[in-house]
Amino acid sequence: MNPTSAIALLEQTWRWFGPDDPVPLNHIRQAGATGIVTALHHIPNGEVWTVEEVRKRRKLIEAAGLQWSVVESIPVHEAIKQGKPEASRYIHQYIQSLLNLASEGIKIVTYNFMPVLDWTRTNLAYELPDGSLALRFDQVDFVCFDVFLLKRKGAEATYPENLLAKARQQYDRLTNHEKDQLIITVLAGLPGAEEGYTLTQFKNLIQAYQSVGEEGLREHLYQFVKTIAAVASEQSMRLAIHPDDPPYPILGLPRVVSTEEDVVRLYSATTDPANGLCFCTGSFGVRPDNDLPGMVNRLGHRIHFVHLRNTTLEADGSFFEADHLGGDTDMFAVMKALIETAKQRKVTLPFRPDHGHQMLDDLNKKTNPGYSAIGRLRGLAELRGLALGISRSIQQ
Ligand code: DNO
Repeated sequence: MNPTSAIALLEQTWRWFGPDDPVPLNHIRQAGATGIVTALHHIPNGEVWTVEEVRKRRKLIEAAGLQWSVVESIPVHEAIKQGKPEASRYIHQYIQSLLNLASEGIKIVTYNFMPVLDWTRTNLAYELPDGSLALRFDQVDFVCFDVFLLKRKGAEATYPENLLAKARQQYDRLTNHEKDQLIITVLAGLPGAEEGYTLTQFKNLIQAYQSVGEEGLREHLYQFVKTIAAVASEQSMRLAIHPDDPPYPILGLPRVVSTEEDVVRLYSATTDPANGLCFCTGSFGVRPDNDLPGMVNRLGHRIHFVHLRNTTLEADGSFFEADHLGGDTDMFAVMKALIETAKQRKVTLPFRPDHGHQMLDDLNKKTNPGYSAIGRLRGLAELRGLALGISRSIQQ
Protein backbone atom coordinates (compact mmCIF):
# COMPACT_ATOMS: atom_id res chain seq x y z
CA MET A 1 0.00 0.00 0.00
CA ASN A 2 1.22 3.46 -0.85
CA PRO A 3 1.97 5.07 2.51
CA THR A 4 0.70 8.45 1.37
CA SER A 5 -2.74 7.18 0.30
CA ALA A 6 -3.40 6.14 3.89
CA ILE A 7 -3.20 9.77 4.93
CA ALA A 8 -5.02 11.23 1.94
CA LEU A 9 -7.81 12.20 4.30
CA LEU A 10 -5.50 14.90 5.58
CA GLU A 11 -3.54 17.33 3.44
CA GLN A 12 -0.15 18.33 4.82
CA THR A 13 0.21 22.08 4.61
CA TRP A 14 2.70 24.67 5.80
CA ARG A 15 2.37 28.34 6.58
CA TRP A 16 4.45 30.57 4.35
CA PHE A 17 4.59 34.33 4.96
CA GLY A 18 5.36 35.10 1.32
CA PRO A 19 8.57 35.98 -0.55
CA ASP A 20 10.11 37.58 2.59
CA ASP A 21 9.72 34.41 4.67
CA PRO A 22 13.17 33.09 5.67
CA VAL A 23 11.84 29.60 4.90
CA PRO A 24 11.65 29.34 1.09
CA LEU A 25 9.11 27.31 -0.87
CA ASN A 26 11.62 24.67 -1.98
CA HIS A 27 12.47 23.93 1.67
CA ILE A 28 8.79 23.57 2.44
CA ARG A 29 8.52 21.04 -0.34
CA GLN A 30 11.46 19.13 1.09
CA ALA A 31 9.67 19.06 4.44
CA GLY A 32 7.00 16.99 2.70
CA ALA A 33 4.15 19.48 2.69
CA THR A 34 2.10 19.72 -0.49
CA GLY A 35 -0.13 22.65 0.37
CA ILE A 36 0.72 26.24 1.21
CA VAL A 37 -1.10 28.39 3.70
CA THR A 38 -0.45 32.05 3.04
CA ALA A 39 -1.83 35.57 2.90
CA LEU A 40 -1.07 38.77 1.02
CA HIS A 41 0.53 40.42 4.02
CA HIS A 42 1.72 43.40 1.97
CA ILE A 43 -1.87 44.55 1.35
CA PRO A 44 -3.02 46.83 4.18
CA ASN A 45 -5.79 45.54 6.41
CA GLY A 46 -9.19 46.33 4.90
CA GLU A 47 -8.07 46.78 1.30
CA VAL A 48 -9.20 44.51 -1.51
CA TRP A 49 -6.96 41.65 -2.63
CA THR A 50 -7.02 42.12 -6.38
CA VAL A 51 -7.17 39.23 -8.84
CA GLU A 52 -3.73 40.24 -10.14
CA GLU A 53 -2.10 40.06 -6.70
CA VAL A 54 -3.80 36.76 -5.88
CA ARG A 55 -2.76 35.28 -9.22
CA LYS A 56 0.84 36.44 -8.80
CA ARG A 57 1.04 34.66 -5.43
CA ARG A 58 -0.67 31.52 -6.74
CA LYS A 59 1.75 31.27 -9.66
CA LEU A 60 4.76 31.65 -7.37
CA ILE A 61 3.52 28.76 -5.25
CA GLU A 62 2.67 26.55 -8.21
CA ALA A 63 6.04 27.20 -9.83
CA ALA A 64 7.59 25.54 -6.75
CA GLY A 65 5.45 22.41 -7.28
CA LEU A 66 3.04 23.25 -4.45
CA GLN A 67 -0.53 24.46 -4.29
CA TRP A 68 -2.15 27.34 -2.43
CA SER A 69 -4.54 25.38 -0.21
CA VAL A 70 -5.65 27.84 2.43
CA VAL A 71 -5.68 31.59 2.95
CA GLU A 72 -4.56 32.52 6.44
CA SER A 73 -5.89 35.11 6.97
CA ILE A 74 -7.87 37.87 5.40
CA PRO A 75 -7.79 40.11 8.45
CA VAL A 76 -11.09 41.53 9.65
CA HIS A 77 -10.95 45.32 10.01
CA GLU A 78 -11.48 46.76 13.49
CA ALA A 79 -14.47 48.74 12.17
CA ILE A 80 -16.28 45.44 11.54
CA LYS A 81 -15.44 44.05 14.98
CA GLN A 82 -16.53 47.23 16.69
CA GLY A 83 -19.64 47.58 14.51
CA LYS A 84 -18.77 51.11 13.36
CA PRO A 85 -20.74 52.87 10.61
CA GLU A 86 -17.95 52.28 8.09
CA ALA A 87 -18.16 48.50 8.73
CA SER A 88 -20.40 47.96 5.69
CA ARG A 89 -17.74 49.38 3.37
CA TYR A 90 -15.13 47.03 4.84
CA ILE A 91 -17.48 44.03 4.59
CA HIS A 92 -18.09 44.89 0.96
CA GLN A 93 -14.33 44.95 0.38
CA TYR A 94 -13.89 41.67 2.26
CA ILE A 95 -16.45 40.07 -0.03
CA GLN A 96 -14.61 41.37 -3.06
CA SER A 97 -11.40 39.73 -1.82
CA LEU A 98 -13.28 36.45 -1.36
CA LEU A 99 -14.66 36.62 -4.90
CA ASN A 100 -11.22 37.37 -6.31
CA LEU A 101 -9.72 34.40 -4.46
CA ALA A 102 -12.54 32.14 -5.70
CA SER A 103 -11.91 33.23 -9.27
CA GLU A 104 -8.35 31.92 -8.85
CA GLY A 105 -9.59 28.63 -7.38
CA ILE A 106 -8.60 29.33 -3.75
CA LYS A 107 -11.47 28.20 -1.60
CA ILE A 108 -10.60 27.98 2.09
CA VAL A 109 -10.21 31.21 4.05
CA THR A 110 -9.19 31.58 7.68
CA TYR A 111 -10.01 34.64 9.76
CA ASN A 112 -10.30 35.56 13.41
CA PHE A 113 -12.47 37.88 15.43
CA MET A 114 -10.19 38.71 18.35
CA PRO A 115 -10.48 42.38 19.33
CA VAL A 116 -7.38 44.50 18.67
CA LEU A 117 -4.73 41.81 19.19
CA ASP A 118 -4.35 38.53 17.33
CA TRP A 119 -2.48 35.83 19.29
CA THR A 120 -0.61 36.93 22.39
CA ARG A 121 2.57 35.73 24.09
CA THR A 122 4.94 37.30 26.64
CA ASN A 123 8.14 35.42 25.82
CA LEU A 124 9.29 34.34 22.37
CA ALA A 125 12.44 32.54 23.51
CA TYR A 126 11.55 30.42 26.52
CA GLU A 127 14.36 27.94 26.95
CA LEU A 128 13.35 24.30 27.32
CA PRO A 129 15.57 21.78 29.17
CA ASP A 130 17.02 20.54 25.84
CA GLY A 131 18.14 24.08 24.84
CA SER A 132 15.48 24.66 22.19
CA LEU A 133 13.30 27.77 22.44
CA ALA A 134 9.53 27.89 22.77
CA LEU A 135 6.82 30.54 22.89
CA ARG A 136 5.36 31.21 26.32
CA PHE A 137 2.47 33.08 27.87
CA ASP A 138 3.51 33.91 31.40
CA GLN A 139 0.71 34.99 33.67
CA VAL A 140 2.95 37.03 36.00
CA ASP A 141 4.59 38.87 33.09
CA PHE A 142 1.23 39.49 31.54
CA VAL A 143 -0.22 41.01 34.72
CA CYS A 144 2.97 43.05 35.05
CA PHE A 145 2.38 44.36 31.53
CA ASP A 146 -1.30 45.11 32.12
CA VAL A 147 -1.07 46.75 35.53
CA PHE A 148 2.37 48.38 35.61
CA LEU A 149 3.32 49.05 31.98
CA LEU A 150 0.01 49.60 30.22
CA LYS A 151 -1.50 50.94 33.46
CA ARG A 152 -4.98 49.96 32.26
CA LYS A 153 -7.70 51.61 34.32
CA GLY A 154 -9.30 49.17 36.73
CA ALA A 155 -6.92 46.34 35.79
CA GLU A 156 -5.64 45.84 39.32
CA ALA A 157 -9.06 44.91 40.64
CA THR A 158 -9.36 42.04 38.15
CA TYR A 159 -6.43 40.00 39.48
CA PRO A 160 -5.96 38.08 42.74
CA GLU A 161 -3.67 39.70 45.32
CA ASN A 162 -0.97 37.00 45.19
CA LEU A 163 -0.63 37.37 41.41
CA LEU A 164 -0.44 41.15 41.74
CA ALA A 165 2.29 40.84 44.35
CA LYS A 166 4.34 38.59 42.06
CA ALA A 167 3.76 40.96 39.12
CA ARG A 168 4.93 43.91 41.24
CA GLN A 169 8.11 42.03 42.18
CA GLN A 170 8.65 41.17 38.55
CA TYR A 171 8.21 44.81 37.54
CA ASP A 172 10.87 45.85 40.07
CA ARG A 173 13.21 43.14 38.83
CA LEU A 174 12.95 43.87 35.08
CA THR A 175 15.49 46.20 33.47
CA ASN A 176 14.22 49.03 31.25
CA HIS A 177 15.25 47.04 28.22
CA GLU A 178 13.31 44.00 29.44
CA LYS A 179 10.25 46.17 30.06
CA ASP A 180 10.45 47.52 26.51
CA GLN A 181 10.85 43.99 25.22
CA LEU A 182 7.74 42.84 27.04
CA ILE A 183 5.74 45.74 25.59
CA ILE A 184 6.99 44.96 22.10
CA THR A 185 6.23 41.25 22.47
CA VAL A 186 2.64 41.87 23.52
CA LEU A 187 1.82 44.84 21.30
CA ALA A 188 4.04 44.93 18.26
CA GLY A 189 2.31 42.01 16.56
CA LEU A 190 3.44 38.42 16.19
CA PRO A 191 3.79 36.87 12.73
CA GLY A 192 0.47 36.98 10.93
CA ALA A 193 -0.96 39.68 13.18
CA GLU A 194 -1.20 42.49 10.69
CA GLU A 195 -1.21 45.36 13.16
CA GLY A 196 1.23 46.60 15.79
CA TYR A 197 0.52 49.34 18.32
CA THR A 198 2.18 51.75 20.70
CA LEU A 199 0.97 51.82 24.32
CA THR A 200 -1.11 54.95 23.71
CA GLN A 201 -2.74 53.68 20.52
CA PHE A 202 -3.50 50.44 22.25
CA LYS A 203 -5.09 52.13 25.27
CA ASN A 204 -7.44 54.08 22.99
CA LEU A 205 -8.40 50.96 21.09
CA ILE A 206 -9.26 48.92 24.16
CA GLN A 207 -11.29 51.84 25.42
CA ALA A 208 -13.49 51.55 22.33
CA TYR A 209 -14.51 48.02 23.39
CA GLN A 210 -16.02 49.27 26.65
CA SER A 211 -19.19 50.11 24.78
CA VAL A 212 -19.09 47.01 22.54
CA GLY A 213 -18.93 44.37 25.28
CA GLU A 214 -19.20 40.62 24.84
CA GLU A 215 -22.72 40.55 23.44
CA GLY A 216 -21.91 43.37 21.04
CA LEU A 217 -18.87 41.54 19.73
CA ARG A 218 -20.88 38.34 19.27
CA GLU A 219 -23.54 40.23 17.38
CA HIS A 220 -20.98 41.85 15.08
CA LEU A 221 -19.37 38.47 14.41
CA TYR A 222 -22.66 36.72 13.66
CA GLN A 223 -23.83 39.51 11.34
CA PHE A 224 -20.48 39.47 9.57
CA VAL A 225 -20.38 35.71 9.12
CA LYS A 226 -23.99 35.57 7.93
CA THR A 227 -23.19 38.06 5.20
CA ILE A 228 -19.91 36.58 4.04
CA ALA A 229 -20.99 32.91 4.34
CA ALA A 230 -23.81 33.49 1.88
CA VAL A 231 -21.33 34.76 -0.72
CA ALA A 232 -18.72 32.12 0.12
CA SER A 233 -21.28 29.37 -0.25
CA GLU A 234 -22.22 30.43 -3.78
CA GLN A 235 -18.55 30.11 -4.68
CA SER A 236 -18.17 26.72 -2.91
CA MET A 237 -15.78 28.44 -0.52
CA ARG A 238 -15.26 27.54 3.12
CA LEU A 239 -14.65 30.00 5.96
CA ALA A 240 -12.63 28.83 8.93
CA ILE A 241 -12.66 31.03 11.99
CA HIS A 242 -9.60 30.75 14.21
CA PRO A 243 -10.29 30.51 17.95
CA ASP A 244 -9.07 33.03 20.51
CA ASP A 245 -5.48 32.63 21.63
CA PRO A 246 -5.34 32.48 24.61
CA PRO A 247 -8.94 31.24 24.85
CA TYR A 248 -10.35 33.68 27.40
CA PRO A 249 -10.81 37.46 27.74
CA ILE A 250 -7.59 39.41 28.25
CA LEU A 251 -6.98 43.07 29.11
CA GLY A 252 -10.68 43.59 29.65
CA LEU A 253 -11.37 42.77 25.98
CA PRO A 254 -14.21 40.40 25.14
CA ARG A 255 -13.49 37.04 23.46
CA VAL A 256 -16.21 35.04 21.76
CA VAL A 257 -14.57 32.00 20.13
CA SER A 258 -12.93 30.21 23.06
CA THR A 259 -15.13 27.21 23.88
CA GLU A 260 -17.31 24.54 22.32
CA GLU A 261 -20.40 26.52 23.30
CA ASP A 262 -19.03 29.61 21.50
CA VAL A 263 -18.60 27.55 18.33
CA VAL A 264 -22.07 26.02 18.63
CA ARG A 265 -23.51 29.54 18.88
CA LEU A 266 -21.44 30.68 15.93
CA TYR A 267 -22.51 27.66 13.85
CA SER A 268 -26.14 28.48 14.51
CA ALA A 269 -25.70 32.12 13.43
CA THR A 270 -26.04 30.66 9.96
CA THR A 271 -26.30 26.94 9.28
CA ASP A 272 -24.61 27.39 5.93
CA PRO A 273 -21.74 24.86 5.80
CA ALA A 274 -19.44 27.67 4.62
CA ASN A 275 -19.62 29.03 8.16
CA GLY A 276 -16.97 26.81 9.71
CA LEU A 277 -14.01 26.46 11.98
CA CYS A 278 -10.23 26.32 11.94
CA PHE A 279 -9.72 23.76 14.69
CA CYS A 280 -6.61 24.94 16.54
CA THR A 281 -5.54 22.49 19.24
CA GLY A 282 -3.00 24.97 20.58
CA SER A 283 -5.64 27.63 21.24
CA PHE A 284 -8.53 25.50 22.49
CA GLY A 285 -6.11 23.20 24.36
CA VAL A 286 -5.12 25.81 26.94
CA ARG A 287 -8.52 25.44 28.62
CA PRO A 288 -8.87 22.20 30.60
CA ASP A 289 -12.66 22.46 30.17
CA ASN A 290 -12.32 22.10 26.39
CA ASP A 291 -12.58 18.39 25.50
CA LEU A 292 -10.65 18.45 22.25
CA PRO A 293 -11.36 14.99 20.74
CA GLY A 294 -15.03 15.43 21.73
CA MET A 295 -15.07 18.84 20.07
CA VAL A 296 -13.78 17.30 16.84
CA ASN A 297 -16.54 14.68 17.01
CA ARG A 298 -19.27 17.21 17.68
CA LEU A 299 -18.05 20.19 15.63
CA GLY A 300 -16.26 18.22 12.91
CA HIS A 301 -18.93 18.57 10.24
CA ARG A 302 -17.82 22.18 9.79
CA ILE A 303 -14.10 21.98 10.54
CA HIS A 304 -12.46 23.20 7.32
CA PHE A 305 -8.86 23.61 8.44
CA VAL A 306 -6.74 22.32 11.30
CA HIS A 307 -3.80 23.70 13.30
CA LEU A 308 -1.99 21.05 15.33
CA ARG A 309 0.25 21.96 18.23
CA ASN A 310 0.46 21.29 21.92
CA THR A 311 0.73 23.32 25.11
CA THR A 312 1.62 22.71 28.76
CA LEU A 313 -0.43 24.61 31.30
CA GLU A 314 1.08 25.58 34.66
CA ALA A 315 -0.65 26.07 38.02
CA ASP A 316 -0.94 29.87 37.73
CA GLY A 317 -2.40 29.79 34.20
CA SER A 318 0.89 30.35 32.39
CA PHE A 319 1.51 28.04 29.44
CA PHE A 320 4.26 27.25 26.99
CA GLU A 321 4.28 25.51 23.64
CA ALA A 322 5.29 21.87 24.05
CA ASP A 323 6.40 19.25 21.52
CA HIS A 324 3.62 18.47 19.06
CA LEU A 325 3.07 15.05 20.60
CA GLY A 326 3.82 16.18 24.16
CA GLY A 327 1.90 18.62 26.34
CA ASP A 328 -1.65 18.46 27.63
CA THR A 329 -3.50 17.62 24.43
CA ASP A 330 -3.90 13.96 23.58
CA MET A 331 -2.77 14.33 19.98
CA PHE A 332 -3.46 10.67 19.22
CA ALA A 333 -7.12 11.05 20.22
CA VAL A 334 -7.48 14.33 18.30
CA MET A 335 -5.84 12.91 15.18
CA LYS A 336 -8.02 9.80 15.31
CA ALA A 337 -11.16 11.93 15.61
CA LEU A 338 -10.03 14.11 12.69
CA ILE A 339 -9.33 11.13 10.47
CA GLU A 340 -12.70 9.58 11.31
CA THR A 341 -14.45 12.90 10.61
CA ALA A 342 -12.72 13.35 7.27
CA LYS A 343 -13.55 9.77 6.32
CA GLN A 344 -17.20 10.17 7.22
CA ARG A 345 -17.48 13.47 5.37
CA LYS A 346 -15.45 12.16 2.43
CA VAL A 347 -13.27 15.26 2.42
CA THR A 348 -9.56 15.96 2.60
CA LEU A 349 -8.87 18.16 5.59
CA PRO A 350 -5.86 20.46 5.32
CA PHE A 351 -3.78 20.62 8.49
CA ARG A 352 -0.54 22.33 9.34
CA PRO A 353 1.99 21.83 12.09
CA ASP A 354 1.29 24.99 14.01
CA HIS A 355 4.44 26.58 15.37
CA GLY A 356 7.56 24.66 16.34
CA HIS A 357 10.51 25.14 18.60
CA GLN A 358 13.52 27.10 17.50
CA MET A 359 16.16 24.39 17.50
CA LEU A 360 19.36 23.05 15.91
CA ASP A 361 20.72 25.36 13.18
CA ASP A 362 17.69 27.63 13.47
CA LEU A 363 19.00 28.82 16.85
CA ASN A 364 21.58 30.83 14.88
CA LYS A 365 19.13 32.24 12.37
CA LYS A 366 16.64 35.06 12.33
CA THR A 367 13.31 33.25 12.27
CA ASN A 368 9.67 34.27 12.58
CA PRO A 369 8.71 33.45 16.19
CA GLY A 370 7.00 30.06 16.18
CA TYR A 371 7.59 29.63 12.46
CA SER A 372 11.17 28.39 12.12
CA ALA A 373 11.81 25.58 9.64
CA ILE A 374 13.30 22.79 11.71
CA GLY A 375 10.86 22.83 14.63
CA ARG A 376 7.94 22.67 12.23
CA LEU A 377 9.66 20.01 10.15
CA ARG A 378 9.90 17.91 13.31
CA GLY A 379 6.25 18.61 14.12
CA LEU A 380 5.03 17.75 10.64
CA ALA A 381 7.09 14.54 10.57
CA GLU A 382 5.68 13.40 13.90
CA LEU A 383 2.11 14.27 12.96
CA ARG A 384 2.41 12.60 9.56
CA GLY A 385 3.65 9.41 11.23
CA LEU A 386 0.85 9.52 13.75
CA ALA A 387 -1.73 10.01 10.98
CA LEU A 388 -0.31 7.14 8.95
CA GLY A 389 -0.33 4.78 11.94
CA ILE A 390 -3.91 5.65 12.79
CA SER A 391 -5.19 5.42 9.20
CA ARG A 392 -3.56 2.02 8.69
CA SER A 393 -4.93 0.63 11.92
CA ILE A 394 -8.44 1.88 11.11
CA GLN A 395 -8.35 0.27 7.66
CA GLN A 396 -7.36 -3.15 8.99
C1 DNO B 1 -0.73 32.14 15.14
C2 DNO B 1 -1.83 31.99 14.23
C3 DNO B 1 -2.80 33.14 14.24
C4 DNO B 1 -3.84 32.92 13.16
C5 DNO B 1 -4.90 33.97 13.10
C6 DNO B 1 -5.96 33.56 12.14
O1 DNO B 1 0.25 31.49 15.00
O2 DNO B 1 -2.46 30.78 14.43
O3 DNO B 1 -2.14 34.32 14.00
O4 DNO B 1 -3.21 32.94 11.93
O5 DNO B 1 -5.46 34.19 14.34
O6 DNO B 1 -6.72 34.64 11.72
